[in-house]
Amino acid sequence: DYDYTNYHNGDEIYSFQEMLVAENPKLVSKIVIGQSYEGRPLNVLKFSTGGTNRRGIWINTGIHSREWITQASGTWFAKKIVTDYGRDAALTAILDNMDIFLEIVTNPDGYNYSHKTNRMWRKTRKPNPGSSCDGTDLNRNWDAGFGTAGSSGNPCDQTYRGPKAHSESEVKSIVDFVKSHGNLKAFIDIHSYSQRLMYPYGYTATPCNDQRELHDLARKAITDLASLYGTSFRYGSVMTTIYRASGISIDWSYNQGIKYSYTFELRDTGRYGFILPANQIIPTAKEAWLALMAIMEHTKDNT
Ligand code: 0X9
Ligand code: ZN
Repeated sequence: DYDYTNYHNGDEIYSFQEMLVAENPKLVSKIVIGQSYEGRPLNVLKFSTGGTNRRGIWINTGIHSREWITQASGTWFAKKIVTDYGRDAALTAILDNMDIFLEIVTNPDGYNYSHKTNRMWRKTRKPNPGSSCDGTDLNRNWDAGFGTAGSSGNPCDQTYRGPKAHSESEVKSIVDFVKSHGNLKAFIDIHSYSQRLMYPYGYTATPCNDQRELHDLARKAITDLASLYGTSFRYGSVMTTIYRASGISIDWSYNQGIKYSYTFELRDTGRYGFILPANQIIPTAKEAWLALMAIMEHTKDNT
């Protein structure tokens, strides 16, 4: 049985995904949306109770490989969905009307490298021609203010944006999937750390058109989150809440028309940072789930 109280490497998470599909074939299937630079599959779990191209909710974890609490939480979310369907009324109503897509290991090459070689690896592992530094920041590579302030053109920097928008297969595969699906209503990109829940934009200070609604929903989501253990999250637009960041996933998804575009920074606020002790996996995932449920329910009722 899978141990949710410990961190797992990429192969173990891939096995977890196969097991979950095998044990819940009517509810869960696996979609391979592409492959990483080093050839690993980009797996997406699809939770669906039927219908054709129902409204969808996209959730990804692990764009930044060192943020291990996010892949661990993603695994817990997957199990939570199959456990709660048919038992929890709110989750059941969501899945009776919408599909959920969950990519847990969104940067598999970086994740492998963070286990084997450098625990603090953030970017991909693709070499950069003409530089001795490897990797692109997958959260600066999207076609939304790409190349403007809030990212770096230096391949040696942690926020290197890559040579052009969507140059990284890990990003392009999601872009192609989202466009071909055409009916996604929420897009949630999960990071760590600093305990924040944010909406667009990161590349501009101009408020997005839905700022008021996204702000109110964020407040509701973090209030629900805090109800469990009292963990406090800040909220607001990326630019005003954390810092200017260009080429980020949720700015792209929002500009595609996916109104409920949110990004989380999970625990903690810096005591352990990216190296969050494993005994915080379940509490971190549990509290975040309450915020996810608030966003998913609102999406179901308002799209
Ligand atoms: O710099 C980032 O990419 C994000 N912080 S992190 O420590 N996870 O790297 C902040 C950028 C915008 N926020 C999110 N998309 N979470
Ligand atoms: Zn991150």
